[in-house]
Amino acid sequence: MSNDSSRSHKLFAAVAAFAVAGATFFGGCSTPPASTSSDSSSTQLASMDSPATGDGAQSSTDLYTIDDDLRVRINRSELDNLTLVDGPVYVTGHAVPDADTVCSAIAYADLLSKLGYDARPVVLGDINKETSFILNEAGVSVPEKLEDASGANMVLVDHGEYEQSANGLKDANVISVIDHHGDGTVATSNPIVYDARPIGATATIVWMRYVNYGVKPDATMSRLLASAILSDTSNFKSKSTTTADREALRVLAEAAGIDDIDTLYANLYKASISYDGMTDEQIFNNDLKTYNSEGRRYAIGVVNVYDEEGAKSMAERMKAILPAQQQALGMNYAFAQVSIFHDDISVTYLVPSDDASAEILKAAYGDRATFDGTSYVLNPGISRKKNLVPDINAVLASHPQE
Ligand SMILES: [Mn+2]
Repeated sequence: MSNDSSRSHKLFAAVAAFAVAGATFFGGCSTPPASTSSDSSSTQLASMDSPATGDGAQSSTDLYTIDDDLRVRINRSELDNLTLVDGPVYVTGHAVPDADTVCSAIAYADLLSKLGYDARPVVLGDINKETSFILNEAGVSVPEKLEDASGANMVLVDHGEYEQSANGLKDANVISVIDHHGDGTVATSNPIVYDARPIGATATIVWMRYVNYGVKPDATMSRLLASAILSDTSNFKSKSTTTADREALRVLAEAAGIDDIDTLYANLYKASISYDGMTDEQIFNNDLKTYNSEGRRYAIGVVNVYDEEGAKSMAERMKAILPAQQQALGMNYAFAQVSIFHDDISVTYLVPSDDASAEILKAAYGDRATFDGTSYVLNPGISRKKNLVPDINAVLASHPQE
């Protein structure tokens, strides 16, 4: 174990001293309580530059500058008092698994495994398309589903609420909660590692814990964690993004060989709105709502696409199936709302099923939409609920049925 630690000390000396300063009492060299003399800051900087030097005796001014080997041993010692019951340690995220929840669970289980635990990641529900894409890219299989946590050792990541967690959790042995939300409802009388920080992604906290424990995540775990940070911080556009998230992503992306973060983020988003494996009819019905106004019935199917090229081709596909869909649904009118909505882009392509449906769009949007031969194109785009439905209803109200 100590050989292990000194190896990882060398691997991690550079990132650890910088990235985890302040993350834990023992991780930081930033504000030692003993720093009262005027030259103390230069003394500390010298110590940080060469943490392993010295003869073992520390002067009173650098009592709180400790070398990384000792830092790792001190951090790991918190695990000594965890009480385990028989069986593996299951690491789970919340019940509607997103990228942060699943990747954090997999990586934290990996970290615990490297520390000698029989730790296994699990999920509580079906993973979403974005997460599926990330696991595919990383070559990692979907964790098994945990049906009941009763009697099991449990680590919760990305949540701390019974309502969001596993069945039977109240009868489980919860040994850790790693989270970036509020302090939740999960309570235990056992000693527990409770690590909650107001940081952009749980994956960042998981990374900090690798660093604190002196374990280097491999390329696969680095890719999972980097993708989760991108997803949960919306590529750093989220207000909750911190320096920790940025540094974690920088280090993890390099370790994973990710050289274009923006492209990866675009691919995550594309995956999240992908209709792979679905027929055009299924795509139209995927987010379909029907309405009844002025005695007439209509249907609007919302379809998300990534760019104009995708919008044009999707509009053509929808146009081809709309008449039959309108008839099958027993509607007077039918529309496909093909939307591009991400970053600063917002465009909506409205596709009518037939001439009567087209007349309605023309009456509602003729003055501000461009008709491209298939779609009425609105830029900026519109919302089905806030704009399209009220606007269609207004047209129907002003053109009573003859
Ligand atoms: Mn999260």
